[in-house]
Amino acid sequence: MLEYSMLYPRESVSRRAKRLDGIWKFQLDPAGKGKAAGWANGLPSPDWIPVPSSFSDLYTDKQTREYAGDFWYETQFVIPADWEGREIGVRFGCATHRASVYLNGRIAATHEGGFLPFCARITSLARYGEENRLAVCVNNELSETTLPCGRTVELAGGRKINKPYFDFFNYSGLQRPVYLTALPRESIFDFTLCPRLEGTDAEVDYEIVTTGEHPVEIEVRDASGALAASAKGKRGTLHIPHARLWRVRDAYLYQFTMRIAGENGVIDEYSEPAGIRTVEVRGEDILLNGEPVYLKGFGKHEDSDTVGRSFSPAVMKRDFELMKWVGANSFRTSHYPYSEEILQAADREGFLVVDEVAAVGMFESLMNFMEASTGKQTAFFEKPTTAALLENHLRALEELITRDKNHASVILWSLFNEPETTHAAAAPYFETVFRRAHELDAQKRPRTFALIMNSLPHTCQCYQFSDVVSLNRYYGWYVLGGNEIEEAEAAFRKELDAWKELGLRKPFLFTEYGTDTAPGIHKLPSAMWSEEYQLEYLKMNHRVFDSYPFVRGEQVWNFADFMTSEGILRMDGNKKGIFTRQRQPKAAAFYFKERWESLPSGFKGGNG
Ligand code: GCB
Repeated sequence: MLEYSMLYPRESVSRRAKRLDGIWKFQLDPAGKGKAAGWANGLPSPDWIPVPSSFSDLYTDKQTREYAGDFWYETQFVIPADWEGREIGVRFGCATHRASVYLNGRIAATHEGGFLPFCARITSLARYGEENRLAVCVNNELSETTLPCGRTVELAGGRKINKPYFDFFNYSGLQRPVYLTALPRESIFDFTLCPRLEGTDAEVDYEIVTTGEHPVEIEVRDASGALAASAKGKRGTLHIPHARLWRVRDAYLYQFTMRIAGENGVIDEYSEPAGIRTVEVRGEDILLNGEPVYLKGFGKHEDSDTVGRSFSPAVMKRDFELMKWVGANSFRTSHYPYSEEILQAADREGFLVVDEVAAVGMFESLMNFMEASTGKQTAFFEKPTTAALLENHLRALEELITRDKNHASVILWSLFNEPETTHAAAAPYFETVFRRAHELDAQKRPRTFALIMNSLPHTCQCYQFSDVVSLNRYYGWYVLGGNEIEEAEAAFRKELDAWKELGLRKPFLFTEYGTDTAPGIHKLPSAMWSEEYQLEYLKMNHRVFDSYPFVRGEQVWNFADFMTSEGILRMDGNKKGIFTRQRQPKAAAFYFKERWESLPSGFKGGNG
């Protein structure tokens, strides 16, 4: 079990959660001397910065934008005097990629991994009724033992630069909201919901973990506030007669409220909205509430102009509006766990989420998008560093599943993106990660990973672990592009025929396919990079998908154009968006709208 609670910071009769977001102090520490020099007691010559934000695109000089190393944040706040006696914490939505947190000059917490929340427990370090100084040393270096993978190299002049093994800009910093929290000494630490359907009723098995021994009760209210079920005890089953289910694009949420009851009233109370649905894979079907669904949607990024990877409620809202407009029903959180607020929105909107851990770059390459199709092998899981990587991977998985297990929207765990799978040594690594996901998830959701182009039926040593086989394929772009598109289609069909031959009886999902497309470039006849070629390519891909019944979903790469490292294959980032980075449609968006809105409801047995 994790040493801090992953519950979302919500206020209640017994809980306080105060946003610390705003303008903080900020200072780069290229020499990495801040810890020894006592910067935790006050930054020597700070700039100012908004929190949350990604620092890179705020600055005009290249060295800051591309900075790799330690960098510091500082802020001050008063902890109310009447909070004394409670458990006080500073809860970070994320710190990319690792952080050391100090309160009043003393270390309070460290955390590894840049896309999941953690809480620095500061009860004994806090000064009550007075100002407190919070300092955070964040580090954004990449390595082959931490997630995501890459390298950090030192140039001759001593400057460090990052070399990501992945195709998105290495935005970093305090990119999500930060809360000051106060909980009662005895509190609700975690809870797990596991719904089953019995005819029109729902049975929801639950388990509540608290930090004490007082009795616990739980109640469920429907959207009108009426009591739908209640139970006593730390574990049990809630019986909800005539339950209104959570459905695709027709979400319904109940409010689950847990209480620890004391001799003198409520000790702690925590409430969370949650949907009731089941998910399972049976044969080639992905079943939601027992009915097949076909996934229509996107691989996305948390990425937009100026704010980089920082959580922006406005960008989130726009993205959901566009996804609804285009007729999508799903997205993958490529290539890292997204902000919790985005999953809460998916719950409200009825979107299906493929929830991905930040296990990307497990293929040693600065251009995996190019090299994947060359048959290059990198024996990534046979290195002296593999054991350390696995440990971090398992820890990130535990944090992800603990954080996201109660979201109805989350229907599939994605445990890797495009890892090396062609060496036998990959299999034990995969087996451990896949097994752990099942152990951690009470709902036993199906598991998958996105297969890179050289992970083929006859070369991949790991597809057998997947409950859903997810393919990232670029026939007609990285392979046989442009005037060779007919050859691309033939090669694509040949690969799918080979998968069919294996007779896996599992659903297949396309988690990536797409073309870089410069918005506004029109060509008759089409040429690569034009809006016309994007359409031609998509139509070819869909023709292929539609002729294989085991293909149960299409998530095009990407929802929107996004920023990457600079290089000869990227012009102001990756341009595979169906929307621009400013969230306006390319021609392909209108084509998708037509296709997705007109796919018959019973498509391949699906009704999504
Ligand atoms: C991939 C990667 C993704 C890249 C994409 C591309 O296979 O999973 O991160 O952005 O290809 O556009 O090359």
